[in-house]
Amino acid sequence: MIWGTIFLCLVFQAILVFGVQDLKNLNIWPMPKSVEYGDKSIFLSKNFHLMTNGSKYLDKDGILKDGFTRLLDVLTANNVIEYVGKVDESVLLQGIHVVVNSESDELQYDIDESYKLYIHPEGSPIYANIEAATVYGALHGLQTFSQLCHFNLKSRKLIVNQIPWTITDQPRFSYRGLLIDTSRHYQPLPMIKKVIDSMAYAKLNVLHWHIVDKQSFPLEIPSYPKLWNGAYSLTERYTMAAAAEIVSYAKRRGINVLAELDVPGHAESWGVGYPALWPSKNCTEPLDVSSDFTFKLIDGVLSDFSKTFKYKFVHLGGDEVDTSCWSSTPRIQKWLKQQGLNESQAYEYFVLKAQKIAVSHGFEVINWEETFNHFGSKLDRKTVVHNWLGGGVAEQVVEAGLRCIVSNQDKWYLDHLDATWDMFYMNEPLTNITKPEQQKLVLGGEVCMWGETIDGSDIEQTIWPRAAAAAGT
Ligand code: CP6
Repeated sequence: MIWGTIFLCLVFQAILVFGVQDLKNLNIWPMPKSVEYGDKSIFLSKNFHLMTNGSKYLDKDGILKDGFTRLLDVLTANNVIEYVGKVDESVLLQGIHVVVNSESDELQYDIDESYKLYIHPEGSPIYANIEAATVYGALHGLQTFSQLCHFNLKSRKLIVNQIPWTITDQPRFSYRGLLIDTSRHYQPLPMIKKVIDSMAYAKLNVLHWHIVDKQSFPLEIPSYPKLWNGAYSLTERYTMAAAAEIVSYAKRRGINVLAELDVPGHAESWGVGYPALWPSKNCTEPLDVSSDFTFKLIDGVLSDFSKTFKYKFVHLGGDEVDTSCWSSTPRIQKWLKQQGLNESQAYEYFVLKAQKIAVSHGFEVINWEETFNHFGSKLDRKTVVHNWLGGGVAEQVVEAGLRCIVSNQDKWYLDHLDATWDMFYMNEPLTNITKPEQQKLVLGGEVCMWGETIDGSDIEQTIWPRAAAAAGT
């Protein structure tokens, strides 16, 4: 009896000691899939460098090299690695040896982002090692490495503690998104780039760019050059070349850009340049469902999108459509009668027609959940349904065999300032989805930074740190 009690006490003590130690010492976020560590330390060499011997990947565009430069920028932001006097270089960490197995730098949905990072103190010279299938997995490895480095105050040197490290990592979800909204408030290009930079720290991999909405149309569309007449001002606009620059900037950091064209609602600004898109002067939303011009224009926009936005998905919105504008416009009411459609069927007609156009340009389509809630069985079978209402639609979507993305507005809407970081952390995308084949249909999650109440002066501090809490789920 007494031995049993002592044994139990020891077990509890062990759990307490090791458990607390784990929490106290592992400052990696998001936490990798598997982490092992020891209790030794090593200082970084002042010639800390990148080595890529053995990679099939040639880094012709310098994606890895630039990633390494950014790592050095982070490590040395406030501290120099400069040693005075005689230093035994053979016991310092010389650099990172990265081996990438795929030759391709293609970034797309569901590429392999896994990596292995290990720092073992044996041998000389000593390197940290990253092995990854793709260069984008390697970038994640560099990001994790940066979090293992500390500035040792006593020695004034950069140090990695707790070696040997053996970390293997792989994302739980292929889609890890952040929405930005450049219609309600324009965001200058440098600010979008800063947001992309920060996403990479949290290993988020999709920038959902809600480019246009009812308030403004800031993007240049070469096929329909008057569309960006709906911008707030001449300076609050993006050329298509600037959009391509964003796509390229994001790609170099392993981040896909998902462009959204929200139709048929949320589109009032389109009519500034092309008033024919409006049902009437005093009823300007949703887009005119009865006119061929509407779909011809959508075709042109998506054709232009397909040249710049290389992610295989496009987001076609479909949320919050107030169809009363259609039936209260005599011309459109007449058309509805001729076609034998009521308002709700006309909404379905519009969304499905837009889907077909997107598919003809090589896209797979993401739609907000109202489309599924109204006519889920009619949606293109490849549709991804984007949850945002609070009702837990994801379960029904995967039950219907469609894919989904989770953004539950109660928990993952960054514009809700009363949603605290712990609520972000607790939003589990697989809630009530237990069958493995249905779990696979949940592509991932997305936090949403709607733009009504933020601009360039406060977007960063509104996104972070809560978006990181979501990235850690
Ligand atoms: N804009 C667009 C929005 C929202 C949606 N679509 C929105 C609605 C309600 C809340 C937050 C955002 N501002 N185009 C819904 C997906 Cl609470």
